Amino acid sequence: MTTLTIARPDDWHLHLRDGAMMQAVLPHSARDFARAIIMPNLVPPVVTSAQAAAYRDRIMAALPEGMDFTPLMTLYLTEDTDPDDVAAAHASGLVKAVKLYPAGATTNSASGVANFDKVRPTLDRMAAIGLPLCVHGEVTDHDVDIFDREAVFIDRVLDPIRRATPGLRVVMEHITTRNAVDYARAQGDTLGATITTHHLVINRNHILAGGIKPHYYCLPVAKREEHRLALRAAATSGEGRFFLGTDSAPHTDANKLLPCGCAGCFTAPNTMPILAQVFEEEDALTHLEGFTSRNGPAFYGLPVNTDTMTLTKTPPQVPSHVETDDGPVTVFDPGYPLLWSVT
Ligand code: OTD
Ligand code: ZN
Ligand code: ZN
Repeated sequence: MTTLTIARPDDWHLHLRDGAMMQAVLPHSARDFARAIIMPNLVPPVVTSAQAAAYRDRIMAALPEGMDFTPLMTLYLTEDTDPDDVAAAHASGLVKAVKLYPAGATTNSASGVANFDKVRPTLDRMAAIGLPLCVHGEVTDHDVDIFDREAVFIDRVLDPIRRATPGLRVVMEHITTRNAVDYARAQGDTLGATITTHHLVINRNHILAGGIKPHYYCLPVAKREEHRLALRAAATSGEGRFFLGTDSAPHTDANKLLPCGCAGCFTAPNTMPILAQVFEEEDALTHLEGFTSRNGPAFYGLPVNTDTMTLTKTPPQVPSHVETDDGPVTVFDPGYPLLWSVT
């Protein structure tokens, strides 16, 4: 196969940031993706419906003329979140999900949830109105090894939350382990799971062997090879519960290349070429459209995009950096030449 036409993709987990960074990175997502679930971890976080409306307006103002892109807004769940505000934001169509960060789990997550009992009224309300909860699934306990934090979260936090609020629709975001794949497969249709581009490509050796590679450091951190292989099998399986959430998370090189550098891989510019290659390698190109364009809308109850994307087997032009007014941002490098272009 040398060309492939699919329904236009969506990105079910994206960091667009704000200001100069957003201005520079937004066109890279809007070129390939019709819609994206927009992460609310700004400083300060997007907690209220008024903040989400203002952020959506800033995104639309930054969108270059002629580009077609719809931001799907989220609210950052805190222990002070007002269930009525969440319900109103959902009813008006503004907000498509609520985001749960365990306090301290990743970039700008200090306002996240420490006491899960405090958010129970909001979760119950969300279950009643069918508003999904997107979950960063890692415990933050210092005594839990960072490579075990996702698996421990599933047992200690995720499963108890789902049992306490039956019917709550949950997205396990950016899953990184066989444990998460197995858990997702054992659940019914109230559970979906997103998989990033980079976790299909790198394992922990890419970060740590032969010198430390800050551009491969993200959260949840990439795990052993057996986990990467489980993720590739899940993503390319055609199962509807797995869909693309790039977690494209731009930071300037100055903020990545520090003694305590930021977490995040910036994959918006080359996600589709990388995915086409991964699916071809797994002999699963026929399942690419499900993963990027059909399974996500089905979970969120939204229509599949009517316009299409064509991928052609010809090496793509991918910049190594994107320039921003805050400084350059390095594009994720899969470490091998790419073969597919978006045409
Ligand atoms: N992971 N970086 C960021 C968020 C994600 O946990 C995530 O979703 C970020 O920079 O906002 C990262 O590595
Ligand atoms: Zn996360
Ligand atoms: Zn993220």
